[in-house]
Amino acid sequence: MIFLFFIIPIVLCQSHIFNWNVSYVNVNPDGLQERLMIGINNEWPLPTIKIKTNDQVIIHLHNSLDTNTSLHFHGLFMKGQNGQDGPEYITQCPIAPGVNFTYNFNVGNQSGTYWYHSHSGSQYGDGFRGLFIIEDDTYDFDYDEEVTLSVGDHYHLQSTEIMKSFLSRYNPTGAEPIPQNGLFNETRNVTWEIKPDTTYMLRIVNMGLFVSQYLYIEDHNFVVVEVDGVKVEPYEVDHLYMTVAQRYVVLLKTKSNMDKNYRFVNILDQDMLDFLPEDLQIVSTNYLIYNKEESLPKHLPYDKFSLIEQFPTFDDSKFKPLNKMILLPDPDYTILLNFSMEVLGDGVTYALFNGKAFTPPKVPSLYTVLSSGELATNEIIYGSNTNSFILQNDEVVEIILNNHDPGKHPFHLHGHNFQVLSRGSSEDDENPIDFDPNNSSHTTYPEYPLIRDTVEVDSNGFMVIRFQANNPGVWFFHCHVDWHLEQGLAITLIENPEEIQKTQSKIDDSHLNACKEIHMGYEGNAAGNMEFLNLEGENVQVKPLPDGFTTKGHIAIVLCSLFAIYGIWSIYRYGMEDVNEDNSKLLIEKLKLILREHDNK
Ligand SMILES: *[C@@H]1O[C@H](CO)[C@@H](O)[C@H](O)[C@H]1NC(C)=O
Ligand SMILES: *[C@@H]1O[C@H](CO)[C@@H](O)[C@H](O)[C@H]1NC(C)=O
Ligand SMILES: *[C@@H]1O[C@H](CO)[C@@H](O)[C@H](O)[C@H]1NC(C)=O
Ligand SMILES: *[C@@H]1O[C@H](CO)[C@@H](O)[C@H](O)[C@H]1NC(C)=O
Ligand SMILES: [Cu+2]
Repeated sequence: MIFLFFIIPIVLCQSHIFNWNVSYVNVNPDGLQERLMIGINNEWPLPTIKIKTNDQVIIHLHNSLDTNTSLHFHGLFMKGQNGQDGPEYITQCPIAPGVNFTYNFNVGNQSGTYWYHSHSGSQYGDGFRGLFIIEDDTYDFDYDEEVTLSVGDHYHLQSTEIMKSFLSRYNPTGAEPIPQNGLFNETRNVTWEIKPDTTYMLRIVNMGLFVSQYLYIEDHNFVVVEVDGVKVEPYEVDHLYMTVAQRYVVLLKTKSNMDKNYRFVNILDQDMLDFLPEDLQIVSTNYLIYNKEESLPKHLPYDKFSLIEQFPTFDDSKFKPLNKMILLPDPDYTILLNFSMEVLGDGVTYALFNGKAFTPPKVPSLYTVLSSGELATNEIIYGSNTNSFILQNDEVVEIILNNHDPGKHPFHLHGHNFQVLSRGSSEDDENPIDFDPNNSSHTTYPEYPLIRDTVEVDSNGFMVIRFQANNPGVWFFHCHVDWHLEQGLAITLIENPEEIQKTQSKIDDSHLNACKEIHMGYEGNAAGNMEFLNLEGENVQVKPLPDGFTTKGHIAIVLCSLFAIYGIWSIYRYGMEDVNEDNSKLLIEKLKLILREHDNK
């Protein structure tokens, strides 16, 4: 009988072993230009991992790239397994070229739609991304077939190339690189043959790097049943709006009438783009095929969509978690973050949280926890530029984020999902709206708040989220627009460090080896010192612009903005080079327009 007790868990949870050689492959995702994308075992698009609750996942990864890599499993709580979470400099050292590394974790009782992606710089924009699905034994709804779908944005240049021009003093407004295309299932012009009178469970992930997308099928509705892995009360919508990294599971009921095919479009949110290149196709047209004999509907440009007025109203707060989790009590700990984009002394625009751009520590913060003994609860040791906050066991944590920037930012928390309590936005770039605890329209919280792991803070607006610190670990909280993450838009939560030391003290051999191979320390404070309170030599952000520079600076910035637009435009053009005739005339017209606008001010 005793024997049986041992055998049961082994029977119930399966191990899935993957051997992944990560290397570049030459492919043509959008049909317009070949480029190197990051493939697994010489294939791109990447495989979907599909497993069940409580399964074990073991990934033996070999880095055949010419650059560092790492892998994050987006949305997984990694309870008791913080070291498998993946972000470099937070829970592990980067994996150098030629190095082997093993991720080994149990998915526990989580289920739903997740994804994996590189957590090294903006590398997942080069294709190192795929779906990660944890299936349930039962669903609370009926469906006939399950289908996956990803959307994303696509650049023709390697992200490291783009990053050089983006983080440059010739781009002092921090204008984000404009993608060349939107992708649908990692390609374009997709035809999806469907059966009539069938209910599809469609798992959708936005694996893009930057731009949010609208998804819409002509004359069809979606019934949303899951949001970022959280089951919700079924809710019917006529379109979806997805920031990068967000997921939805929807039910799609097909018609009985098979005499027509329909457009299935994904549309880049043009509000996020600093300018609109003439030849950028905001709309990607794909097709729901009822009948292969019938013709395909024509591609429609953006302004021809009848539903367009409705699009901006998409509000995810209407999705109520099925488990009816009530609003968490008043917080034990509140983290107030004011965020703005600023030009620092090197002329580059950085993203600052309370004045600090996240700058990676010299020792991954998890390893600082593990090597610091009693000092682990002292915020100082994690560095003065890592925006680190210590959380106590089981406390209710509230994060208030005020966005002093006209951009929209999808924020993601590792190791948790969170309740979304309140949000606001402002059209007026000069007057951002901060969260005001005395304003009842800001503090009327829902009884059953939306729960997700990636949420958008609106232009010049705020958001308030809450979660319980019940998952000891070092967790990154950052904007998922990777251009912004590279600018420093991140904080680190050091959650219950004493418990991490007690229960997660062993660093896997392959993880230790990664540090050795790249000559990084795996002991010491953020500066790599074993004298934990001495931060001499730590990485810090560049110095601010000198005092008195501001007026002159402004003029320079205006002039430079022209360069900026030129810079961003030329990245875009370079990416499109082989495709269209030169339209530099257009650019000159644009520059003139900007100059004129500026003169009028
Ligand atoms: C999609 O269609 C456009 C326009 O016909 C074409 O230029 C492009 O190569 C196609 N892309 C793919 C991946 O089929
Ligand atoms: C790889 O990581 C090491 C250690 O942090 C760093 O010094 C190096 O610059 C990284 N390489 C690239 C290409 O980012
Ligand atoms: C997307 O690609 C996956 C993997 O190849 C495939 O199973 C799925 O059917 C595709 N989805 C659509 C909507 O075409
Ligand atoms: C809210 O009201 C209190 C009491 O009147 C006041 O002390 C506080 O400054 C107010 N807070 C804000 C953000 O206006
Ligand atoms: Cu952002």
